[in-house]
Amino acid sequence: MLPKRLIIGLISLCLMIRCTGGNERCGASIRGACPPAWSQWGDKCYKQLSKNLPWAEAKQECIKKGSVLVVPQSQEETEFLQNNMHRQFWINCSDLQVEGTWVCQDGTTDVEYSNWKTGEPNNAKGIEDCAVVTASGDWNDVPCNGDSPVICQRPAPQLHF
Ligand code: MFU
Ligand code: CA
Repeated sequence: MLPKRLIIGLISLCLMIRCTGGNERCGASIRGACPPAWSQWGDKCYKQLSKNLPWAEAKQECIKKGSVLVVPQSQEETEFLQNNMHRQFWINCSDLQVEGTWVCQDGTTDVEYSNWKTGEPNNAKGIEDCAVVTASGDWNDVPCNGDSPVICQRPAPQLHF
């Protein structure tokens, strides 16, 4: 006869895991598995930096922490970040390489989701190449050299089985 707490433990583990893969592969992230001082939402861990920085420095600081500048991928994720960290913050999207061609990166891969405010990106005064989530949750392009709050993201630890 298996001990009751082992059975309860196994059931809890089953409730905590979420399958994300296809038939042959199942990725599971365990709630609360982020490093100390990082917060988890879904399968990502987030950390807010203590000071506002220009976009390129924000990006560098996140890389130094083994993470990347955040790129929210849904309205729900955006709301989590706004409610728990900052109303307004840098995102890992810029058109610095080719003016007018916006690239958002989730680590090394380009991501498709975007949530531009109506009329944005407008490259106002010809000097806006970096993007922020605004207080209303949608995106605006702004000058890269201004200081904004910084949130870094990294994947939550995964179990593959
Ligand atoms: C809009 C934005 C700019 C800037 C300005 C104050 O342009 O696109 O990024 O925030 O308002 C008219
Ligand atoms: Ca703009």
